[in-house]
Amino acid sequence: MTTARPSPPADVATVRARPFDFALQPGRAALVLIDMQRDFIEPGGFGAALGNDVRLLEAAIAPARALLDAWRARGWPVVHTRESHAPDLSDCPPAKRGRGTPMLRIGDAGPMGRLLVRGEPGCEIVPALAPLSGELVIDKPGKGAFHGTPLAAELQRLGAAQLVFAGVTTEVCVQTTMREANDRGYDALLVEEATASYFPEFKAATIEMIVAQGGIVGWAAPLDAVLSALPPLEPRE
Ligand code: C5J
Repeated sequence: MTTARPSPPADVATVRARPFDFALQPGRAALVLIDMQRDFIEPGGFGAALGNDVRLLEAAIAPARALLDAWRARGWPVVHTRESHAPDLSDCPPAKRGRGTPMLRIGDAGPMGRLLVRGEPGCEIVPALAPLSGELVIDKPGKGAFHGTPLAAELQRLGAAQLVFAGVTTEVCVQTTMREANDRGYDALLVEEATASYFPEFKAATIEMIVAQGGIVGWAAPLDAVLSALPPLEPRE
């Protein structure tokens, strides 16, 4: 037996997504760019100190930029996050800093400054995605962007009802934040080419986990499906 889904209201943009179409609400869907920081994407940062091949994350930059351009052109809400800590590391649990046997730990000095410390060059977002003045930047001490941050209140202030996700890494901070968002009642859509992992198989598995069981965490869609669904730009006066 098939169950008929109610038709979406006329003013939504229908994104062809998995496990089923995503009814994007123009202006009420915030773009959330997770941790597109030099420390994860460039050599000499935190990702590299953990032994990862950081070149694998570069592929997400151009697709994320295409989304950012589309959101900015329409004046829709944009949120950038940075995994980052205070210079005295008071917001970095010892269990996080002490984990594993990296070449350098959070707070240690590397070629781009102290790893994952606010104000250091490596902590900044890569130039192609640098926040514009007035865009929301959330510094987050954890993997999830809601934990220990004002994100929930800021999304409410922006009138966001849905979240469209891009960023790195898919299975760590992106997935954690999508799960937090899901538990807070947000419909969350992951844009496939705009996210990346040091482990491509983890990215693929994460996407499957998100859309499984009727979208137990949210939706996933290719970049083209999102961009082609967006309403045309209003002509400028
Ligand atoms: C990690 C992140 N992988 N932004 N952070 O430690 O995914």
